Amino acid sequence: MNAILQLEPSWQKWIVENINRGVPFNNIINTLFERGFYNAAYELMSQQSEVINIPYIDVSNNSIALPDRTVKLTSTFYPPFVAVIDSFLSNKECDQLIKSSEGKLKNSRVVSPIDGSFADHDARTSTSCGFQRGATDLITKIEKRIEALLHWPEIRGEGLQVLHYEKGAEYRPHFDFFDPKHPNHKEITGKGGQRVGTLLMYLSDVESGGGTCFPKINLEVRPKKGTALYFSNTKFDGSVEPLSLHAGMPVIKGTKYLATKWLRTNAYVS
Ligand SMILES: O=C(O)CCC(=O)C(=O)O
Repeated sequence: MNAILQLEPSWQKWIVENINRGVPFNNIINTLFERGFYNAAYELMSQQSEVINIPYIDVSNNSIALPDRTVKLTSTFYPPFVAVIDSFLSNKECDQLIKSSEGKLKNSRVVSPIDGSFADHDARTSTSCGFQRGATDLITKIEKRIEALLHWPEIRGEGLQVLHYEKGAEYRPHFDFFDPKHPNHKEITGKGGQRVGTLLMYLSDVESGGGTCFPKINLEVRPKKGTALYFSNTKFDGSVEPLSLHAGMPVIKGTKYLATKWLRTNAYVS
């Protein structure tokens, strides 16, 4: 479907006039995103470079039919692009993922700002475990679902991480992108490039606390079992998006389980 032709005629005219006036494509795309015309923005982007270079969610309808499941788009936001997708995982799939993490959870680590290695840090007090891509039939199924949702090849994703937050555990405000100014940026991004987007999947309901908060845009998404939260870590031109700062808020009551998938610009080989 041609998303630009689906716009009101006045908007179609606005695009043509601005292109003819020599307005940079990025400004036009930004305005389309700001107005919520995400599909038209993605379409204009793809016309520029042939290949869309950030993950893309088709927002034309409120339900999205994925190969093995229909999911519901409940919220979108820009900038940065944020989408909340309900019923992304079934309750059974959530329980199975939690079960597969049993006995494997260790203190979560962060990328060290000193040497780029992974290290424990006070800012991240969850426990977690990682699974290689395709580690189990269920993970393969979920990775295919993510590929279809985001129009992003599965090979450009890191392995799934399952995180567990007990009462008081949190992940303080941070970015998922790798800082281009970091002295080891080249080594860190050597494997698969930048982390362009993040998909979080809530595996449990949490009685109190445990939301994912975006302090720069005053947004907090509360955990709901089976719901996925996608956000982009870079702008559509590939530069880092400071508004993507986010935090896993402390769990006040209950237990939070989450699965995280980080999407890279290139094939990721661990
Ligand atoms: O726990 C959350 O809600 C956020 C997790 C997170 O920020 C991450 O895994 O990068």
